[in-house]
Amino acid sequence: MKLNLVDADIQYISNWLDQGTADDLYSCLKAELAWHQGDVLVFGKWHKTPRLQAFHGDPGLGYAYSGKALDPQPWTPALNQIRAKLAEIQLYPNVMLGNWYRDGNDKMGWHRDNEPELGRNPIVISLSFGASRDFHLRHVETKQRETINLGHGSLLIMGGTSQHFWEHQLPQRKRVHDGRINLTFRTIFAPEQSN
Ligand SMILES: O=C(O)CCC(=O)C(=O)O
Repeated sequence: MKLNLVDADIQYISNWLDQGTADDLYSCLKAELAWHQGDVLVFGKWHKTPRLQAFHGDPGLGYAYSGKALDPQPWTPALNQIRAKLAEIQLYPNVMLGNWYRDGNDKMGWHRDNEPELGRNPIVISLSFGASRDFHLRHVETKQRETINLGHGSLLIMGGTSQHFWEHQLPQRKRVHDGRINLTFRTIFAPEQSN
């Protein structure tokens, strides 16, 4: 389903993975990925991220994220299974930044995925596993807001000028007691390339 949002190209498919595949991948991702609690720079001070994170991808593709340089861990079987499925729809990302929200207290604040190494119009491919969580979008100029409830096995693709005009966040939901893993596959370009 394509969302009807001005200045954005956003598609959401709620059951991109069937239930069984999503369940299996959720277990494998918990076990396989290099999860750790990262650090984030907020107004010049370092804090622990309110979630776990993992960064995997092609060797040598560093990524500056939240004020930190990340080096990718190798692809894992579960990630390769997902990449093969993405290739079927002509998507060939070269890195994956994952977030594990241990329960509804874990969150991510407003931001855009517009780091220069993601090119002019970044394509962010987001897969969700586990507890459904609200995902907020906010237009930077008009302040229009949208909410999408991202469910188990769903796929959200943000492309076009989405990262120029729309910020997003994953707010706290105190009543959610279960965990959720979100994978965002991205493409890092060499400085002379772009999309
Ligand atoms: O967990 C989510 O759905 C959002 C993740 C996100 O915003 C990001 O990785 O940039």
